[in-house]
Amino acid sequence: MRHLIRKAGAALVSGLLLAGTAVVGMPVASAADNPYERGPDPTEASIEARLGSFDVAERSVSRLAVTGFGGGTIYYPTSTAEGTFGAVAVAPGYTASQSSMAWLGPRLASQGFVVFTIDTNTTSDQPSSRGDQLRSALDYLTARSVVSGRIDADRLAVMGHSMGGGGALEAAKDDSSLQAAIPLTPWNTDKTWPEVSTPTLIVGAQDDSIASVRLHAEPFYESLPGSADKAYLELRGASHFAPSTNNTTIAKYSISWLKRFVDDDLRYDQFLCPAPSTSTTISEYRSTCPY
Ligand code: 9J3
Ligand code: ZN
Repeated sequence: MRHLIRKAGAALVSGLLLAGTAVVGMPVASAADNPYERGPDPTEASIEARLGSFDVAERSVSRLAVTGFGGGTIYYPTSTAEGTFGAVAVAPGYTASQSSMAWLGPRLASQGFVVFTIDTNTTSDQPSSRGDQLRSALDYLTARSVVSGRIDADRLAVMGHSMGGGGALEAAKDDSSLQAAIPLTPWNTDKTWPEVSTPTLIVGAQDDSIASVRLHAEPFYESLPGSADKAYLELRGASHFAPSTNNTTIAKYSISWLKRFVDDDLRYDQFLCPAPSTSTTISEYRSTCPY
């Protein structure tokens, strides 16, 4: 529900911008208009870069120190000059560990997010359990972790690969206060997600033979409410395991999605709407633009 209110807010900001251009000396949009904007104005190059503008530190969290998930690694911007950051928990797939998602840690954190790549209780946990574990990880991160004071606990997101992506959908279904969800080549036996109101970017892999887009990513996307802010990005020629290694297409749209919906940062709208064209890396893209 909250993002519907935000949509009205975005329209208001656009209106103010238009009004602003009519007055000589009136400032254009700046960080002052949005308390959650972090980092410099983005460009195509900045969201495709291996690292963003923030220096990143990491802290490992032992599974023995937590309950409800299997520990993990926290990647966070070292600067506190701009205030707190939004945060995202990231779950791996079946049989995999946090290491399979490790590339997202520095890549997202350096853009201005606290990122928590987690291990699951067991590597065979099913998606509904992975969803609960993502939520437990965010609870730990915001309430008890060493970086809790650096995080805005109202601005949280979930990501995951395969069963972890199915888990990201489960987490959003169970917690409508989540600001963004990004399931990566998601796998789930539940094919329909009308209960999800969180802005959701589903990433499918065109040649996925484990979680085929026809049986997983595409019906998941189509079953999200039409009223929701949502997008479907299909990676051309990619396999189920594309999200397990550094991938610029996944990164640039994940960064844009998190910035747009966790930070309310309208500077990133330009990368999401109008929908990107098909290309050498994108075989299909669907969306509910404009957001
Ligand atoms: O997390 C995944 O990679 C799920 C794909 C899978 O192997 O499910 C079948 C049990
Ligand atoms: Zn369902």
